Amino acid sequence: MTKLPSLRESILQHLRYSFGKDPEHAILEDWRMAVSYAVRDRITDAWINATHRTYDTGAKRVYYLSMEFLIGRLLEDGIVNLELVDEARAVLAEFGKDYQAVLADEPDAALGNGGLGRLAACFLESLSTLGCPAHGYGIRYEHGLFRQSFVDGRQVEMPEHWLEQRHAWEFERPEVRYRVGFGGHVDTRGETVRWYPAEEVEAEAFDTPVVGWKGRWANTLRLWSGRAIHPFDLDRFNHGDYAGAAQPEALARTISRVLYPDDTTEQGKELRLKQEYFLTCAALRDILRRFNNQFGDLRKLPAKVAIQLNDTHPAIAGPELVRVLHDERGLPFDDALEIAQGCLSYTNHTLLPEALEAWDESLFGRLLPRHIQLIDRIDATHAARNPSRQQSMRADHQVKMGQLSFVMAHKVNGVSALHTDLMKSTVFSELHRLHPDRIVNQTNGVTPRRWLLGCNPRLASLITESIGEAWVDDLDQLTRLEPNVQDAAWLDRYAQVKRDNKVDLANWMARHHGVHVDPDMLFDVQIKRLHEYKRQHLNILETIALWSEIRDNPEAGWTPRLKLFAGKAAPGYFFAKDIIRLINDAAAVINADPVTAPYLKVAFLPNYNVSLAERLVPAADLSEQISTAGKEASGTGNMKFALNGAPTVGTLDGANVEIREHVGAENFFLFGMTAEEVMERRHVDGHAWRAIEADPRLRRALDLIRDGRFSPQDPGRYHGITGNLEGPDYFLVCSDFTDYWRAQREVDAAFADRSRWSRMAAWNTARSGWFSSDRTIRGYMADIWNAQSLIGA
Ligand code: CR6
Repeated sequence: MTKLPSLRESILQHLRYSFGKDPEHAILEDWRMAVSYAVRDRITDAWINATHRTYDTGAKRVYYLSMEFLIGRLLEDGIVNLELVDEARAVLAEFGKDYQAVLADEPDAALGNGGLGRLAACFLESLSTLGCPAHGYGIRYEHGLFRQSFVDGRQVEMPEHWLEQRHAWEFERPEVRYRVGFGGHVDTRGETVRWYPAEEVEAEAFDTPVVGWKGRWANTLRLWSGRAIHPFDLDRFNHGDYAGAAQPEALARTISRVLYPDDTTEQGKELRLKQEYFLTCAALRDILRRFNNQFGDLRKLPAKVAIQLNDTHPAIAGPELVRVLHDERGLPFDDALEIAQGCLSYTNHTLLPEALEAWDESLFGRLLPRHIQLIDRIDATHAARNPSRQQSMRADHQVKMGQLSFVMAHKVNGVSALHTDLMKSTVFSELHRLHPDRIVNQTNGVTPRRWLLGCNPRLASLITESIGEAWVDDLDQLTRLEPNVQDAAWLDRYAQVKRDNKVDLANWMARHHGVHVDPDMLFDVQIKRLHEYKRQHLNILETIALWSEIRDNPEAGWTPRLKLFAGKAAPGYFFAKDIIRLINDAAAVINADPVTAPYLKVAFLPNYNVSLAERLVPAADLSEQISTAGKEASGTGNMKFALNGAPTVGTLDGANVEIREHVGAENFFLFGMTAEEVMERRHVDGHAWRAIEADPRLRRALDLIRDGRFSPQDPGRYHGITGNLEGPDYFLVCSDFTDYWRAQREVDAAFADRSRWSRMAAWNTARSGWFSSDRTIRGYMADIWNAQSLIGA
């Protein structure tokens, strides 16, 4: 291995020889690219070494198949993990460049919708930190999640073009291409079955190295891009049909053109199914090629290959693997099935019925005619072995991807303790009865490198100064802060960190959004996708009720509060978009009220993404995790806030339950019905009306909205929302309102006592170590993959 020059030398060399600039003429982007290349060179060494190690040891490899990887910006990740922060900052300062501005110049890779995609990104980083040989497989979308702006308070979506700016991280692999077929017919001659697709595209690989802590290991994120097999139709060109000549390429590229902007409904769209098969087919070919080169004997596959299905999106991997092993490689069907099950495992991320994938069987059969036959055979085999089985993978003229994934997997996991229990008792109750050892829990986690060390350097320094730096890859060490939490002087420093972070955020909001806030207010933050189950409308109702109450009695000693929101709504989810508009409309009225101005401000920041989260999380005082119990599978934002010292106001839902257990009930503001109570309350006739009758504050807030107080030119604008809340109120906003109000007033009282509040916040930090994604990945390695770490091996 060649010895690399100093970081300074590397940067200047890249500036000159990769970008043809000298420091005098380099623009910000040149600097950002040169720094990125210098960092990438260092990552590349770790990466190639890790690959050699994996081959040399013959270790088992983990493959994480996911339609989403919400990786965000990568430069800071690389700099932080290679411990180059001070050096990079100094080099840039020497040339008069601002470190933060250089980092912020990088496009934010939004190849995911929300929690599921961000989880996949945290997992990749933890897999590298732990030295577990792994690949992420996904799609290289040309357009990630849309950009959001507000026009008159309404969400407007604009395309996102992250690839238009240069970025440094991917290595194109033109030599790694696989054909992916669709449609056509199946030819059966006795035991020999062949699928002849009607249409074929090529998947081309692009590799991004993902480096772990201290650069000890790096794994690969391999993203597939659609290409035409014969990109250019010369015949059509020669006949003057210039547009037609380029058509094959345009069509093939469509497959990796855009990310579907929804994580909570199943779209049933043909293109989406094509994307799912495109990813899965290319990934499996790649996995088998690598396996064949190294091991050959297909019966060893489960010993050497673990394939994790991130939700049902890549569930077609089950029948596809059986097809390759049985139809193409000639293994008996039962053996093919057993081998596939030995490799595959499946993570369920939601119990929402509208999000459980089910494909129309005629569409599915048309696109994947051999796979639907195999699914029926898998289903029949499973039914024959389990005679009491009632359900099927094929019901209501649909193919049920959850059922398929469960049957094809040797382990199925939920993402929090509560969610896993509910999986057993609801969606998968029958399959759980038949396979009682299959479902396991792996509570989600977040990487502390990005979500503390990177995004909150002040807190990270205080922690390192107090207990040393071992916490960075051993987050349980945070409990060693417990004696500090009892120490008033230390707590003052802890409080000062939060205060400085809030000042930074306040300045940034003033500069970029014209929102002026006092950093001494309580920063109350709800940032996540918009969804009725997440109940942003409960939050804005309480805000409106509070506003009315302050107006009634401005001198009552209110705790000044900033209500901050951010999040995108799926473009076709009109109710969620109305909630955004309502929050913006209410913000305009409330923020203009001189009576309440000292005590209440509301802001909805546009275009929520990973980078904005990194800005908001360190500055939050209070974390809003207020979903209807039983609906949020886990949540991961909740963990980021707790770790960064923002206590939660929340329901007993998802991982909130475990957060409360870890940080202590006295450091968590609990409210609302339990999942069980929710299920009962839904059956109570007129539950919403009863709740409204019983609470005049709720009554008044709803009246203000319905009577057009926030939309005077268009008083009926929010009748959809008020009608829903006063009527079916499926997510029980009204029923939980009164208790939410009570919890928020407890928050007010607690925050008014600053030292008490700092102590609560610090307990949250000190006891959040369990929510590291390193812990989660260790759990998958031990309980699901049977994979080993190669660091130190
Ligand atoms: N929307 C869950 O809703 C969970 C993540 C990651 C979600 C959320 O509670 O934390 O997955 N589910 O496990 C899906 O995307 C289907 C999410 O992000």
